[in-house]
Amino acid sequence: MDDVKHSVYPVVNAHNEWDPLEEVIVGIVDGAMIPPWDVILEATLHERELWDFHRKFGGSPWPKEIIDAAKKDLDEFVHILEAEGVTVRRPTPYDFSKPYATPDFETKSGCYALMPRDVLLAIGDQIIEAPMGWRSRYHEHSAYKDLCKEYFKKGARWVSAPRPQLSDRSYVEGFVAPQEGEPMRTILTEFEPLLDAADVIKCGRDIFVAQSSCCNRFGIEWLQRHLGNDYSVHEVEVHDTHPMHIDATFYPLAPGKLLINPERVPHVPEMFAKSGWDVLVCPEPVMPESHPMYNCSRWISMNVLMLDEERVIVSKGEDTLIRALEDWGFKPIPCNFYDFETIGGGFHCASLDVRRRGELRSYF
Ligand code: DAV
Repeated sequence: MDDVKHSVYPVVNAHNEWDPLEEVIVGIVDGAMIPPWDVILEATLHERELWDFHRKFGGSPWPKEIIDAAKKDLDEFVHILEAEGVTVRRPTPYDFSKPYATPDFETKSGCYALMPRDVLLAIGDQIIEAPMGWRSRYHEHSAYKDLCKEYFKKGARWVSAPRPQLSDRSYVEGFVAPQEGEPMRTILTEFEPLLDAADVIKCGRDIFVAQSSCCNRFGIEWLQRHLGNDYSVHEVEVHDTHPMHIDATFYPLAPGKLLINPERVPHVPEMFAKSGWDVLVCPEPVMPESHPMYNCSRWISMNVLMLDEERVIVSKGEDTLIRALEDWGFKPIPCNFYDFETIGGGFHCASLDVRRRGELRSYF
């Protein structure tokens, strides 16, 4: 379980998406709730039927058969990670079923500890608790406190971004998501810094972030100033009518290899071409349209996890992507994950790489 003493690196050491992976947090299905309805869901869920689903069932536990199927996928993911020599850590089960309120808002329940990627940003030797924009995720950090305390005691820096208030002032009143082809807009105002950790993707000294329904400019600016002069935070232009997170959109997989979602990235920042990076265009997902997806799109196929510059965990069934990854010089490791994707995320979402073997450097 605990092989920190065998590593020559700090207990938290996370500079990019591809240095050899030593330790990772993987989410758990225990106590997972269907996200309760809130105005922010209109900005993230593409289909109206899903709004009705969350209006009706949000704040209740996921049905047992859905959870059992998701857990089976997650167990396979953990098994593969361990078989590949990675130490896997898990959050502490937490009661997300309780309603809660602050002076600024109330919510029928919390969500889950399924997606550590959204909640914590591991960067360099620090763990940052993200200032998340969903009211129902306000206490999600609690499931990770035991791990954070342990990493702190072993030398990591641990900080919480300014806790948001999430009153009505944080959301555009009467927000209507843009139609395809309309200019981008998101539901967040600039009232306070907001950012999910999964809106950020690391590439050494250069960090890429996109505005979304849970990330505003204020959040991006907070991150840049907090990280200081060792890092440059670049905002990526994304076209998505219901944007949430960067990791099914824009993903530097290895030095010189940037994977992009062809529907969402109109321009790759010039710095990539100037430094000779290849832009790898993610092929159309092959997941059947009929497969139930309650919280994310089929482009979750892009949400792979790198074990090093070559080994990549990818959803079994995504054969077109698997072949493309092979052609691009990677070694794909397929893992069943469609049933986990049903409840809202891929391998990158479900994990948080805490320690990789490598140093901070520039790739540009
Ligand atoms: O479009 O599927 C995925 C978000 C992953 N963190 C999408 C968004």
